[in-house]
Amino acid sequence: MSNRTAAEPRGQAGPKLERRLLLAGLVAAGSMRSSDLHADDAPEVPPDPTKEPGRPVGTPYGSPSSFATAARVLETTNASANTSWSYTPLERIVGNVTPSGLHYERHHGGIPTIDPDRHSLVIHGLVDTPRRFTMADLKRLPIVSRCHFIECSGNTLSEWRKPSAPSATKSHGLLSTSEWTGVAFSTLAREVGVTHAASWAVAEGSDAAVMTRSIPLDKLMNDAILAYGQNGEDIRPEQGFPLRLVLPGYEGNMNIKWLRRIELSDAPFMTREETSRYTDLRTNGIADQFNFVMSVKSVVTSPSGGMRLAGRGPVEISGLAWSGRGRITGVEVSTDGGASWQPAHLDTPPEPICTVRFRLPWTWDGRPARIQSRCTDETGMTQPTHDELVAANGVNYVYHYNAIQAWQVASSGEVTNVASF
Ligand SMILES: Nc1nc2c(c(=O)[nH]1)N[C@H]1C(S)=C(S)[C@@H](COP(=O)(O)O)O[C@H]1N2
Ligand SMILES: [Mo]
Repeated sequence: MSNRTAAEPRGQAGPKLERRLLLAGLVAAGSMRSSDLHADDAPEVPPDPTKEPGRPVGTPYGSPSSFATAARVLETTNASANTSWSYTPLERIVGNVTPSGLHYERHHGGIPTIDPDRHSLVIHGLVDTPRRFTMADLKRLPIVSRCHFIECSGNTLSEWRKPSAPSATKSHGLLSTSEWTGVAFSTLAREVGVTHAASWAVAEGSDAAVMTRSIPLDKLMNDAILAYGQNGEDIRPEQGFPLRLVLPGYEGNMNIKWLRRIELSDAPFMTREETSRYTDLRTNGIADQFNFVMSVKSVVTSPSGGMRLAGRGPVEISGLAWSGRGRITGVEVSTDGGASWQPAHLDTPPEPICTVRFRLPWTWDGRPARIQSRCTDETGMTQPTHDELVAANGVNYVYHYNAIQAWQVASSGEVTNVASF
């Protein structure tokens, strides 16, 4: 038996937390591998875990195994660390829900520190009774809990001109799925009394970016959640603690984090984020504005770019499919560049506006193969090829790229990003 048991219980959170933050900073600077995150925790492994007691309970909040290496991939090319983003490591996610600590992040003014006891949400404008709700007020109202994905409309924007992203994380990782818990906007609407003149609202965050987006009132009334819960616990600071607007299926940017104000009106507000940003330029020089819905989309996460198949034989093809319009009704997979398609198995019954994991057993014969997935939603929408999407929208469209993703398997087993046509 070793003189140091598996891992000593840790009483003091202080120094360890500091070390983690330091490590996180180093990871951001790109000087460390994600696996180094847990380096200081590397436990001594007993030769036979049944021959000595394990460590006792006593960790107030659990953390992943010291051997777990899934980590968000931080984007370091951006000018300012406060306006950065990080990707969900899609090829490391084994199920459908994204662990909260791996939810992608996109912040325009950094992550604010907010005391929930001093935070409130004001609803005003074209309402009968303007009101300020504290977090305690909100938590006394009826609760809704639903699983939804959130996807940045800039997800996959690297692919308009040519296949560019080296991995599924870099091509599709601005997508995550959580169970969101909170109050339906429609419940608050009854509290304040919506006037007949109201048809739009603006939602505002209390971060340094003071992010604002105009939202059609119908959408808010239909299915918007003012979420304070994520995967069964308080929403994470990165995701908007203590309160975030969840607008199922609408582009990530409209899901205002650190939500502090909703003003009802009879017209959109033409904020910065919906005029100079988050518009899509067509080839005729006219831009699409208020392009809200994230369309039907899928990606094979395994095998995917940057992986190498160990050798010929059985391989499980697996990935995620989603649509901002409703349920996924089917996913097809091709291993011959789109010449033939086979229906994939869905892990779970698809939920509306939520990802679903699909799988297809495959036998690799060692020859070059082109793997792609294509999904359909309950409105009948299906994914275009890259060439079809570019023919429709041009290459300056920036956001809302949802074409079929193709991965090329070389005879060496190496997997790379290639075009779908
Ligand atoms: N207040 C506020 N809300 C915000 C943002 C922000 O910077 N500030 N970023 C938006 C963008 S562009 C996206 S894609 C999503 C990202 O949500 P996440 O960080 O929880 O993944 O939040 C949106 N809501
Ligand atoms: Mo975004």
